[in-house]
Amino acid sequence: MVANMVIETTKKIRDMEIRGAGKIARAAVEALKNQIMVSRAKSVNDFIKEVENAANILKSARPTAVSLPNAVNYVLYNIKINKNLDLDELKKKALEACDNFIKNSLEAVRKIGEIGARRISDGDTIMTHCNSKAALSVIKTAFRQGKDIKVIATESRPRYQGHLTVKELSDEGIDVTLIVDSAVRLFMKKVDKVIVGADSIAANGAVVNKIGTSMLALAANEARVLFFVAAETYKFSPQTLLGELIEIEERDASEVADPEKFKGVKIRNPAFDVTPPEYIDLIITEKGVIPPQAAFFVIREELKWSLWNSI
Ligand code: RUB
Repeated sequence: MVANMVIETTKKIRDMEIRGAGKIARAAVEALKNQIMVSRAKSVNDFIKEVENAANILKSARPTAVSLPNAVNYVLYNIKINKNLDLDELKKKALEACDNFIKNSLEAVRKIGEIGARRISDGDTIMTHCNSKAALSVIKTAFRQGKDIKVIATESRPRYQGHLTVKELSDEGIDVTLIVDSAVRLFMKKVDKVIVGADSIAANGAVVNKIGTSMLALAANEARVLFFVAAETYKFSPQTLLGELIEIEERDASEVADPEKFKGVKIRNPAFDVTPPEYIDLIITEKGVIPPQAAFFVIREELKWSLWNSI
């Protein structure tokens, strides 16, 4: 039996009612928690099969954010290593794993804010793209520490997540300016640091984030502006260690323009792009700040459990 909440959450993630790599991960774990609570499985084996099935449905919701498979695999791993327990005890362990993931991932955003804010100076102008809780945690923490900062935020076509960002920052009292995506290079002269989030980070330190991120990185590189990525360690992709590529989601053309009005025209809508490690100065994680070239070590140290398939 698949819990209704699993079906509903999968739909909400796919439709972007729930969006942003961190929120997607927590929502998937909440849904898995519900699956575990409502399970009527009579044996450990049936229980594992049921949770695995729900996990696979959730994982299919969006392909790019590795936070999603990493989060549900963390719960599955904790179930697998405890499969010798009786069913009630196993469920208890599984629920504990869900709660731990959610608690730790929220704490990670706070920690990233604290660690990242040390890199922000009084008087800085910061550019950001899309709407990343991790990146905004750095900006808000620096502001709450009394640093006088200004933010330039891109609108982030086609879904305008930049509107969420400017609202969130101006509600906080931060001086924020909204620009169109194509104005990035023009404004880069006024910028001291760029801070963005990540959906996935490959073992070589390449960062996959909202489409247009690599354009900010190029412009920052040209203008010798520092480029920071704020990301929790569960956004690093263990599969890329084995040469697997991160899939770039392509969403419906109607998000860009009405295909009816442009008959005979191809419309493309990739949702993410890849920023090579050479364009990234630092990745700010909850465990500390690393150069992108150290991504491999994060995967080795923090995501050891992700090899659960081989257990
Ligand atoms: C969101 C996006 C965000 C990352 C990180 O894309 O690209 O920068 O997910 O966000 P979408 P966070 O709107 O398509 O989900 O730091 O909040 O996890």
